[in-house]
Amino acid sequence: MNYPNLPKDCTSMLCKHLTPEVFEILKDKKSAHGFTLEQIINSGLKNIDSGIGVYAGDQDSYAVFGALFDPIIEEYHGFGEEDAHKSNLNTDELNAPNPDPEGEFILSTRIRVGRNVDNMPLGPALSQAQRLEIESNIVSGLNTLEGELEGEYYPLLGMSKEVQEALIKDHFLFKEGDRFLDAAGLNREWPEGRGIYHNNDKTFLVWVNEEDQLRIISMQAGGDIKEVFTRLINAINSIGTKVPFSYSDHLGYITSCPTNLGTAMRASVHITLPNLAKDMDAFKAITDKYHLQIRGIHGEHSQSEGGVYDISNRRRLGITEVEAVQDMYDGVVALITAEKALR
Ligand code: ADP
Ligand code: CIR
Repeated sequence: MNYPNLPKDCTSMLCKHLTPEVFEILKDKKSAHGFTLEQIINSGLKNIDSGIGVYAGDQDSYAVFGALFDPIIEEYHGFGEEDAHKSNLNTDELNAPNPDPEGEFILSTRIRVGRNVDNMPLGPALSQAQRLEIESNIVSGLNTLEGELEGEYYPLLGMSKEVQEALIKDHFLFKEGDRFLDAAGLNREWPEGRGIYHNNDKTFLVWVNEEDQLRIISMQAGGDIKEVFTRLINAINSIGTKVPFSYSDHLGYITSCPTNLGTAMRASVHITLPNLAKDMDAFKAITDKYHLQIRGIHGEHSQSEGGVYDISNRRRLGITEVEAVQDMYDGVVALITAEKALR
């Protein structure tokens, strides 16, 4: 492979950090599971509008291709090569009384973490047989969950289009055909090996073999962030006794996209802010101050509808789970205060 032709107007972290020097160092390297630079950068090259543009094929990719991943991780998370990740799953330490007890602003709250199975390649480098083995092991573990976490697994293979589309529209299921994941190799042999587990109320859900091998999700209507967090932590602890998660002292939980490393946690609210939406500079000043990301109503790469936004923590690595949710909570309190002032 020769140094790629990166368009001048490309703003992704790939285009910024894949200098000719870095390319020369990495171009012939291979990770433990045989992942190459060409595979790591394919998503960002095929999708020049990417924000990041790279995916790892295994935990070792982060070490072997550190000359590219390290500056991206540093820029996204503010986390340096000498830093160590830290975890805190103690729900008592989260200070988050419902910021909207009247239910005027927050439609729903969702917190998810990504997890991958230890000693396996990540999704972009999985073989078909490995993907099926992972699905089978995860589902066996999920089927032992009890109480509020008890539920059923619904494989994507054989699911009717109507059921699939309703689950996507209602924000429970991942979408199909994402072009960023496609070019990363994450949609190979679709839909086999993928599926969703959920409890009866759909307040606890697990995505299997999407961008990560597990996405563990807790969600419900309204703004009781602590209740959502507590359910999630119970689920993570229970699943962790059945499925060994891939973890490194430096990078925390290992995920295929470097933005998700560390806690691998995205805590979000769907929130209606019609007045702030008319002044995006003021809106963004608050979200920047509290390290928040603004997404649209159908998740990443979607648009807002009717003044409703998906607001979540942006940082995930080098901060604890409690701090990640606290980032989101403190920012949401500030957004609601600003919205009220504009009424
Ligand atoms: P992820 O959160 O796993 O990174 P997405 O941004 O694609 O991925 O979001 C996945 C789904 O979760 C989307 O349908 C999105 O609308 C939904 N979602 C995210 N946050 C909330 C929330 N607070 N309430 C309801 N649905 C949500
Ligand atoms: C991009 O670079 O825009 C996509 N590859 C998504 C990056 C961050 N999102 C993610 O991990 N879900």
